[in-house]
Amino acid sequence: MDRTFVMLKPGTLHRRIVGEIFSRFERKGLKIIALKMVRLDNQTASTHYEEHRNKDFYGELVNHITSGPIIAFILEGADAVSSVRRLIGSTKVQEAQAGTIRGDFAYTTQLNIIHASDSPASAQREIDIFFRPDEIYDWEDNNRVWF
Ligand code: 3AN
Repeated sequence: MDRTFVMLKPGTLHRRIVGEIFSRFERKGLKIIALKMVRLDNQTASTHYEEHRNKDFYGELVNHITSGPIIAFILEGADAVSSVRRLIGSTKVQEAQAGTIRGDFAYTTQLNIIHASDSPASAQREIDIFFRPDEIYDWEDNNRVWF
């Protein structure tokens, strides 16, 4: 089983679509093994987005991500990184397919609703930024047989 890191950006709370987004991951069969609401400080936000430090949208991105609480969580499942990336859709919202989270809910690329790790190495790096080992639950999954 693989793990991936997911973050619902501040707009999802404003729009009351947190439950809708969680239900998409749950009905796919992904397993939630860690979950928290947190307001990021500038330091954590810049560590998380350090690969974008030189991009022109970086300042706006950090402003947005620190503007209110976010929901951070870890999903586990077969091929979790690419499975979750398929469910969330393209970074560029104009290219995000209908039926994906960004295709259905995101209107601008800057505020594209959700973040999910783009590789197993990024997933591990991002999990380590947001969660301590004792905040991750390896709970026994009796339903696995149904997915
Ligand atoms: P993803 O979130 O799909 O992994 P990244 O890592 O390329 O995409 O971008 C991180 C975040 O930066 C995006 N979620 C989006 O908020 C913002 N972003 C990316 N590309 C652009 C862009 N061309 N214009 C404005 N904001 C962008």
